[in-house]
Amino acid sequence: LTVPGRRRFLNSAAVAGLGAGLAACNSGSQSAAPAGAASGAAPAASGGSGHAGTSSQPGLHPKPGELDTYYGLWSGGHTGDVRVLGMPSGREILRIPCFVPDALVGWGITNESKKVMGTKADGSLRYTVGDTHHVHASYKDGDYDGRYAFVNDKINSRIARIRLDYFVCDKITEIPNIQGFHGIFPDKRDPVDEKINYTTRVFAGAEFHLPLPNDGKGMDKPETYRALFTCIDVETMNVRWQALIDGNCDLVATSYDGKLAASNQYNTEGGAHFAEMMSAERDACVFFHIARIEQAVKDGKFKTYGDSKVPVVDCTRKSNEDPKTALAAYVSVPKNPHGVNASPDGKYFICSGKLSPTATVIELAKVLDWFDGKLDKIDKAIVAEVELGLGPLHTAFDGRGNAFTTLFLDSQVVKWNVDAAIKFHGGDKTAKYVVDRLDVHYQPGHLNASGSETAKADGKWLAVGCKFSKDRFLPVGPLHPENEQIVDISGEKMILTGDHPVRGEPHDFIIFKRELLRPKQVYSLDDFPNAIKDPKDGGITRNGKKVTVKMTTQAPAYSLPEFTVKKGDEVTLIITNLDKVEDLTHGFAIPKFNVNFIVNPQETASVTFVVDKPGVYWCYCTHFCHALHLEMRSRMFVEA
Ligand code: RUQ
Repeated sequence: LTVPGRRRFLNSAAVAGLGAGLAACNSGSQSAAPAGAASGAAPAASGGSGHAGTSSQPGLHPKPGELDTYYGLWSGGHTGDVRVLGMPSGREILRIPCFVPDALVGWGITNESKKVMGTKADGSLRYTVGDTHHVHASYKDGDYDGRYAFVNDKINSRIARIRLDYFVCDKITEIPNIQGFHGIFPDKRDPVDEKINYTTRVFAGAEFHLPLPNDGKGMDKPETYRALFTCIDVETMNVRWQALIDGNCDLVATSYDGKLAASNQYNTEGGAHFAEMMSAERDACVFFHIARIEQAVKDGKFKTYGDSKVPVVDCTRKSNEDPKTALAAYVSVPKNPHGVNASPDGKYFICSGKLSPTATVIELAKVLDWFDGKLDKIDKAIVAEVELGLGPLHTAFDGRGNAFTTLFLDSQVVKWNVDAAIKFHGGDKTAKYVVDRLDVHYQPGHLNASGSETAKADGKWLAVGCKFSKDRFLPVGPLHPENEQIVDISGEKMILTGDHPVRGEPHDFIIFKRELLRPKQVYSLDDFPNAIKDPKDGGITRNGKKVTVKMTTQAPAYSLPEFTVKKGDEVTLIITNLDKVEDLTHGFAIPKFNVNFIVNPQETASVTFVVDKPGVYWCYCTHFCHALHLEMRSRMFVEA
């Protein structure tokens, strides 16, 4: 059900915020019968088609003891983590800390996690804030293979890799020469070697252009700032190469044949202020010819900037006018596009207009034709540019030829048929491409459907990340949760089946069948070189002021009931959890020294800290483990 008054308020507030840059949606926009929506420059409260209702699909509300049928991997926004949701219930199962310290697992406290996060010379964390937006997973044969997920940190231009067997972040790379690392997407197969049918690279787009190198010179000349597109190796997590471009990069998509990657560009103007950024009527989607770029790197046709050794190839417009040798091509897209998504049939990339009410459908075979010299103008790769409604952002797919696009300003999801849109654009004005519209609550950003970004899109469930929740939940003061809505897309009409409050600010997510993962719930002692395999191997060793304390845990006891150190010592504490039982995690906390971390079954973790205050310190288990959990303690004696 919708609240017309509130919708009107939200729409006009959002439109006013965008000012004059908003292109009006003209009468060409199709409405879905019966209720039309989203026409006219001043969007009226739409009747929409708010089919809130009951889904006939099983699994939406699992009964106690039942499991969800899909995993969802959600980015966490400012909390710098990745969240794991069960879908379609929307229940949050886990948070995987990446870029920001986390008190539950001791992320940023243990030596192992600090090594992944990166430290300064004094051993403290290099960064303590993050901003994750986009989570994507590694592919094999066009579907997820359960090896890795990747997530970006927009603030500090970092990319994290997550092992999907243990659901932990095991590697973080800081990308040189860029700021505002936003879009991210793994490749789906190798651009050259046919046999490699899985992910070996991840691509990263940079939104904010910079002086190159960014060393304090040329700061007052924004017209000379540049943005780069980056390729990272999945196994080493080293940066393989970067590409200098005109304009900026926003979101990223890759083709199913491995040959192309692309990024939508909302600031081809290279503006430093928003009025300049939205001055041009058309921006672009820049396509990269991966095999040619890698050949150029091999041939030594690159530069480097500042201290970075990363090869940077030239993908600017003026150096890439000859299609036969071009490394990149710029397809024109209306006004400040946002989002680029690959259709599961492998044929199209779809860019939304954001400040234009349109979606642009680009045919990939035609882009390759241009690179082969068989298409005279790159813009002829555009096979549809159709109106959808106001503020189109991201697109998901059902695998049956339909696309679902969020309309930020209209607070709707529009379902449209891609083939019909192509026919309509080709001149058949009877082709009805809009299939359905659904009101969502409110102002949706990303949406994604089950398997949408794989060749196995199954058209069952759609999640919509609504940036505003307004009146949908009990009021909790000024900070509102966001509203993740669940939609049944198995039928012709979309059915809104649930609202879920989520802590800000998730941005993007993927949803896939649970069978694609093979998680391990107990570590292997051999995963850790410093594991203490037998309680007898524990104890204290001293080397000057450096003291190593090794102990094991087995519920309800630590192998050292007490240990003694001296004031001024640098203590490294290594703990192996010898419990083998699933779910038997222990914690270890020491008052007054900022020590608190967990050790999962068969895991080893360590912390290093300086003891500067003499006295008795009760170390205790923070993670409920046993009927004698409260008795699970040790004492640290610090001698004066
Ligand atoms: S984009 S603001 Cu995913 Cu729509 Cu980050």
